[in-house]
Amino acid sequence: MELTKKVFGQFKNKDVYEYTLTNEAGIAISAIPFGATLTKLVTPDKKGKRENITLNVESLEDFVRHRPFYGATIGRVAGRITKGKFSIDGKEYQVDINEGDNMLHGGPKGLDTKLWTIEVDESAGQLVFTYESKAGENGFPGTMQIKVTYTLTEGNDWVIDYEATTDEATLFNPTNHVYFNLTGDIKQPILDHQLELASSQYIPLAEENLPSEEKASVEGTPFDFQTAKPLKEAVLSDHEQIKQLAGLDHPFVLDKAQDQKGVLYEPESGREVSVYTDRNSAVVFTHNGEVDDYLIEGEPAKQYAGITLETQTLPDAINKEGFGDIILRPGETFRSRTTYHFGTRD
Ligand code: G6D
Repeated sequence: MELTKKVFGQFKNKDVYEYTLTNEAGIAISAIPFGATLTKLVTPDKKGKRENITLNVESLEDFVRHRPFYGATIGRVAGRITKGKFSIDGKEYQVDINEGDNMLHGGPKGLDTKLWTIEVDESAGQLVFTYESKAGENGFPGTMQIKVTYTLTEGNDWVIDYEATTDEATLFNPTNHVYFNLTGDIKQPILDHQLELASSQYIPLAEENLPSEEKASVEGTPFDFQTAKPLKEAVLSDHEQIKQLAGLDHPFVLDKAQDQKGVLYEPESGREVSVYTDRNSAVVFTHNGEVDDYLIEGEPAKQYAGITLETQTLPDAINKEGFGDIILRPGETFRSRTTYHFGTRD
């Protein structure tokens, strides 16, 4: 394992470093403590060519100004909370809304906008980020101690471990918002990537992209990825749920029985990413519009430039029956793990 470090930018007059871990196989993860954000992920293709396979803005100013969520740690609560309202033990809370009347991705000052503390353990291949989120931040109760550990293994895994405690009952449902583009060329759309998901149900979206109450069967719909298929078969379909968003932006319910929850494969490069998680869902978002607020490699981020597999407890779980429990209480320790495994095949 090799570690390098360089200045990525400045935040509040302090240098922010980008740390890169590289394993024997030439897989490299780079990350910055701003937002505990993954800034680059380099893997070899089937011929051994090493390229970045994630969407990333190139400067810290772009992260601060545009908040693209690319590669960032999202929380305290990933996805949308309807009207920013919920109750815990009969007590009602109103958190800070930042998308229409709703809260998205932790609110206006979510975890992706914070400068975390970083500790590096080179021999363990670990970048350890910690952050104290004070009671009242974005309107949430409880002061939280949050730890996110990125581990790069010699077995070609990027492991994300979340750990958190609180001093008052609160909500916690983090994710990482990494977008993959396995071609290694972000100018290519991800439409020919093949996706397989251990998911027999998805959550249709209601108004304002909020999750509905319903767990719908994927059978006979473009949402059926139980057998691998090219993304374009779903993304370009005229299914009403997909057409209105010009792509996928949907929570998939992950089958409990299987350890491996999904595989993303790109035939030309031969690159493959397998996903493992202990959470009950992955939100699949296919970067449905062009974004010209910032540039990637000199160009706007195109429509379908990347795909996320945001592992988490189902979004808006606090307001929906049967979506999962995201309440964290004093005395408990939240622990969760997501692993992305990198390989190639012909
Ligand atoms: C998430 O589901 C949401 C999208 O709607 C949002 O636009 C994106 O993050 C930034 O995947």
